[in-house]
Amino acid sequence: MTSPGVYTIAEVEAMTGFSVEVLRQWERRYGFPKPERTPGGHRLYRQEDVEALLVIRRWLEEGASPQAAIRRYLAQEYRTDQLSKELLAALLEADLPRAEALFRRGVKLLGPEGALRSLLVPVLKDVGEGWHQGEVNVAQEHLATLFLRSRLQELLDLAGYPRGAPILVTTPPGERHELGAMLAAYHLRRRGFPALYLGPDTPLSDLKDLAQELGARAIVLSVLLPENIRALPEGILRDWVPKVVVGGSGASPEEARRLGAVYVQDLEALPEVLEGIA
Ligand code: B12
Repeated sequence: MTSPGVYTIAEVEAMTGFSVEVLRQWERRYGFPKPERTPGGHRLYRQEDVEALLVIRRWLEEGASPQAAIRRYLAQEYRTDQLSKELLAALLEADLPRAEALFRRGVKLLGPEGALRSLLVPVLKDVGEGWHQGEVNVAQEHLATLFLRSRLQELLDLAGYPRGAPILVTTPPGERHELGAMLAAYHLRRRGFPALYLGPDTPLSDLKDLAQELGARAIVLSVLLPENIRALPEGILRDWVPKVVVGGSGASPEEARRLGAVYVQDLEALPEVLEGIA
């Protein structure tokens, strides 16, 4: 599944540290990254392009040449695509041993974070879309989601639990989509933050009590359905100690402001925002 182009070349420069000149030169020389074009001819890069460039930057820092890093990335992308297709098929056929083996292969190939980003999330979304279009039935969707949730839980358990005041991660009342919250907790743990995942759908008063009892450093709420934060009264998160951060595809800067919370656009930005507020 590919996402639409949304970022201008200047935004990609700011997000990845690669200059406009380098991005244009690589496109000419290696055909990568290959942005979409607006009717006026301006480049529009996809989220996947930004993520690819961040991986490539890490390889360059480890000593690879641009050409080698790009070649390696493109080969890997092809294999990831194949793996996603095979994993999806194995899950829909309820062949769990095969699904397990494919996911492990993905972790080996891409590392745990890469496997979550490039394998688990896209397969999960494909299953959901299939269900939405009537190609995947509810039983298949449940089995696939449960399998993928367990893999994410396993990686979260293995990520270790750093010491210090915890960061509580959950979803707002009514929100049962929890994989974004688990992913946020995993992302933080890998970066040395003691993120404590509480499970989804936590009543706000209990959340506040627990945060105070534990001396938590921050609270992170993951929102997928916009109605779940729209349903909360204005200012309900204002002046909370610790502060509340909201993010996920159902959150927006306007809603966060209305509630009195801090909005974070994506997982990459989350650690820095937490450093800034807590
Ligand atoms: C799995 C799933 C479920 C499972 C959830 C199981 C679980 N344990 O989580 C179950 C079966 C429970 C479910 C239920 C429902 N679902 Co559902 N579900 C999905 C599915 C297939 C995947 C969602 C998911 O986990 N995505 C993966 C995560 C990782 O992605 P993400 O949350 O967007 O997170 C990313 C970013 O947003 C970001 N992020 C996430 N959190 C945070 C937090 C911070 C701080 C930051 C910075 C970033 C960040 O990081 C991630 C990086 O990629 C989607 C289909 C799809 N295409 O997405 C439908 C989908 C989300 N569901 C949908 C619907 C309608 C429902 C139901 C209302 C169905 C019903 N009629 O009952 C219920 C609602 C339940 C509820 N009250 O919450 C719709 C939502 C439409 C909409 N936008 O309004 C979707 C899109 C399906 C569709 N195409 O219609 N669902």
